[in-house]
This record gives sequence, C-alpha cells and structure tokens, in this order.
Amino acid sequence: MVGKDIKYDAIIVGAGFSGLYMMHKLRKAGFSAVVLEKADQVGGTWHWNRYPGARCDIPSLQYSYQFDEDLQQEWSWGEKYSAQPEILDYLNHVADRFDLRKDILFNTEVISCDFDEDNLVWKTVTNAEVYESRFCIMATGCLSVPNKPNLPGLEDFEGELLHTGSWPVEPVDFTDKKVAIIGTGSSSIQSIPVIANQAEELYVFQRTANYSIPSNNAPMDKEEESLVKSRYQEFRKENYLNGFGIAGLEEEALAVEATEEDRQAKFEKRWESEGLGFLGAYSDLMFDKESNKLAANFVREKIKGLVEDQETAELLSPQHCIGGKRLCVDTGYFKTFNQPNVHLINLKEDPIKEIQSLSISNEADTYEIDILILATGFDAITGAITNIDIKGRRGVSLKNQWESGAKSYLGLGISNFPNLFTVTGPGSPSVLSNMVPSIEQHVNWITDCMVWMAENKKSVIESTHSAEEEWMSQVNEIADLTVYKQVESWYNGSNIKEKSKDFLPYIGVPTYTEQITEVVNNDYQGFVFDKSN
Ligand code: N01
Repeated sequence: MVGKDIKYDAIIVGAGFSGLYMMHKLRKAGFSAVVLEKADQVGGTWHWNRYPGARCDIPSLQYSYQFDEDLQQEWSWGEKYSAQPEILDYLNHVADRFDLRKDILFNTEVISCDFDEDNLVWKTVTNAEVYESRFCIMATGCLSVPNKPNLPGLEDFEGELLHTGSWPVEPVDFTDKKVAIIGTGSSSIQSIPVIANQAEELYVFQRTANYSIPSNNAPMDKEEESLVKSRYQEFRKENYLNGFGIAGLEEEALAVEATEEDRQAKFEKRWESEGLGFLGAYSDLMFDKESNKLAANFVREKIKGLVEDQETAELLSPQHCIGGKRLCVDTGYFKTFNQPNVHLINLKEDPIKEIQSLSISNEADTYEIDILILATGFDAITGAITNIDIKGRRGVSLKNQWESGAKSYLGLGISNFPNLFTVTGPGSPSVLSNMVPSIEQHVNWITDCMVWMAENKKSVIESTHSAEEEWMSQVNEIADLTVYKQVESWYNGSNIKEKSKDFLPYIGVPTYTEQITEVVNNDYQGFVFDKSN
C-alpha cells in the first residue's frame, strides 16, 4: 500500500452487472467515480461462475439491461436461456460500448472501508492504494463469496480441487478422469450432465435432494424476440408489476381449489415450457403448504419417470417444500443418473468421513478420484459485504453490527454507515427477483438520491435505526406468510453455520417498488441528512 489519497464522489466496489451500470449512471449524472474490481476483467458472478453448463435460468430477453434503448434493440441473444460465455460477452460489450473500462481498476481487492467522521469521507483501502470518496457503493453481488466447507482432510487432497463459484478461466478437461462433486444445488445440477458426458466416473455426494424443472432451452425464437423488442420498454415496466419481476409467472387460480385434472394439465404445461415459471402455475404454491405439496408431488412423480433405478429416483426426490430452497432449472439432470458412470452417494445416511490425497471415504466405501468439485454454494447476500472490514460511525464494524442479523433499510442503506449504499442488499427483492432489473432499480434510486442531495445541499445520508428495524420486520412478516421460512436455505443463512438465521430477501417486487418510491416522495423518509456526530 502506497498511501496515495485520491478523492472521488464515489467508490464502487465490483464490476458485475451492478458496478458497470452504477459507473455509467454516476458518470452521466456528473459525478466522479471509480470501480474497484478484484478480478482482471468485468463480469462479477458471470466471471467467476464459469463451470461447465453454467447458464442463466431467467429468459435472456429479460436478463439484460433496459437503461439504453439502442443497446436492448441491437443486442441479440442466441438462446432462450443464455449460457455463461454469452452473458460475459454481453457485459464486455456493455463495458466497451459505454467506455467504462477507463474508470475500472482491475486486480484491485478492497480490504477495508472506514468512515472518517471529521471529514465526512470514506477511506477505502485496497491491495494497491487508499482511495477517498464521499460515497461508498457496494456493488458486490449476492452470490460472490464461495462457501468452502470444512471437510475432514480437505487440506490433504492432492488432486485438482475446484469450486463452481470460482472456476478457473482455462477449461477443465474431465476426459478419463474420476470426479467427485459435493452438493446438489443449481450449480451442481447444471454442471453434472456436462461433466458426466466427459468423465470416466462421476460421484455425486448429495446431502439434500433438490427440485429441478427442465429448461427446455432452445435457440432464440426470432418471432418472440421481435415482439418483445417492438414494445421493450412497456414489457420491462409490466415485469416490475409481477411478484418476482419476471414475465409470465403469475396465475390467479389456487391449486387447492383446482380439480386434479386441471392441476395435472397446468403443471404439465409449465413443466414442458416454463422453467422457474413452474411455480407460477397457481398463485398459492408458495403460500399454502397443501398446494405446495401438490406441486412437489408432481415433480417427484416426474423424477420417478426419468430415473430408471427406483432406489436412485427415491434418493433424488426432495422432501422439503418446493421453491423453499431456490428452484433449479436443468438440462437433462435426472436422466444423467441413468448413465453407468454416474453414482449417487447419500450423505444423509453416510456422511463424508475423510478426504485423502486422492480419494474420499464414508463409512461404506472409499472413492478414488482425480478431481474434487465443491458445488457447495455461497455465503449469500451479506458475505461479500461483511468480507470487507467496513467501519462506520464511531468505528462501528458492520460485521459486528450484523452478527445477530443483517439489518438494512430498503436493502439500500444501513444505520451507522453514512453515505454507504448497497446495490440489492439484504431486505430488497434481490435474489427473489430478476436480478438485472432489480439492480437497475437500485442504481437509479441511488443516483437520484445523490443528485437530490447535491441539489438540496446535503452532504450525508444515513438510515435511521428505527426505519431499519421496521423494514426488516416487514421483510420477515411477509416471509412468514410463505413456505420460504419452513425450509433451510441460503435465503435464511442456514447454509453457513456461523451465520444468523434471518430471512433476508423482500418478497414482492411491486410492493417494494411502491415503497421505495414513496420514501423518495416523502423526502427520503426513514433517512436522516447531515446528522451531527
Ligand atoms: O449453491 P447452493 P449453488 N457437505 O447453496 C451442499 C444461483 N445460481 O452454487 O442443501 C455436503 O444452492 C448443499 O446441501 P444442503 C442460484 O440462485 C443460479 O448450487 O445444504 N454438502 C447444497 O446441495 C442458486 O440457488 C444459477 O444440504 C454440502 C449445495 O451444497 C445459488 O446460485 C446457476 C455442504 C449448495 O447448493 C447457489 O447455487 C447456479 C457440506 N458441508 C447458481 N455444504 C442460474 O441458473 C453445502 N452442501 C442463474
């Protein structure tokens, strides 16, 4: 660290979807800003998650920026659901098209951010320099810090050790290799069919079976593309009115009131074509346990039909509420278990005892392997923020403040942390919405706020403790009405032992949108400006 101080209006941490748009928007509004990015290129999540089969499960025409009409008209997606390389190409295109790279510092890891109360300045320390700014904006993503479980003997493994969330840039060749993969969440469910086609043997270590719906991915339907592009702006606006911010998910009918025939027909139709939209077949699937069970039973029956060996089918059949853990969308996942080189190991019955130099053992067996893949998820939603040593007023540490539960007002501001914003932070729809429009909504809100502050001669904004408490109560009250809280998942921190078990995403894009707009209309109610120390 050379200690050279540089003053900006804002420091933006991260050059993924959030950081790139944040930079563009602030620059256009006349603010000086710089993006600090740990990687050597743009992309964020889409840079790090380049495991085989990585693909978005929100339709490409919706998982894209809307801030520039020419961009959304000119860019053409190749498939209904884009694969990771195409999304990364898109982000590179955006970075070039809006000349963003000149304001991004790559290979720059943020270590700490300290608020200097005397000078009302954030000091951001990186592996290279110290930066000074009035605002600090965390565009750090919700799924950026890989969860590496403390498995016995892991440090002794001498083969190739990989994590789906920090996959190497160079392609990994599985040919003639014996491979083990631990975890059966979205990342694993996407990568298993691809790896199984190359590897000599693939051992899948499953703790909890997961629901997955076929993606039925296909080349982009040009007619649909033209239709959407002919009314792109209205289409995007309509999507903000849907619960998850995604088109086509909503139905008003209740599963419990429908006839068996109607349910079978609706579930079948959505199984055949909708991916994540399967859960939109009826409006009560995420609210009523009985309705949820009907949908879950349908998927379990499908698994029985897809997997030849019925003992394996039973093991692959989840027992929790469908959608409680994030629903997965796959390309041939269940059928992969019909291949003779694919083996399912039930960790619930027989956990991993030890990892040795080139093998994994449980009580029953020892599996010789060359490659070990951890598909064990992330320290989600808060991990990338608490990984940075952030200190606010009176030296209060954010990590400590969040130890008994992450609290934020609107998922945008945190009490004791003046002029610090989070893009899609805890308490906002974030991971329970289409991330890209939610990111754009936050970036626009933050920029408008900074412009308003400049126009109204305000230097410092900070959410109040009471606003934050009330907001997080609301987040939890809404979640209480759903099945989300009845399932252990990364939505509620259950995947990380040390983490407080709070449900963090706000469920319901339309009500959220109404409320953040109302806050602005009421002169940023719940925030205070220029509070004295
Ligand atoms: O991670 P996960 P992921 N021993 O947390 C298991 C997004 N995403 O990377 O359920 C053994 O879902 C764990 O088991 P359990 C998407 O939002 C999107 O797959 O805790 N197993 C689970 O099976 C997704 O939800 C796309 O019992 C252990 C798995 O590891 C999110 O990223 C694609 C273990 C982790 O599953 C995370 O998905 C991919 C241990 N010690 C990802 N620790 C898109 O399509 C954990 N597990 C856009």
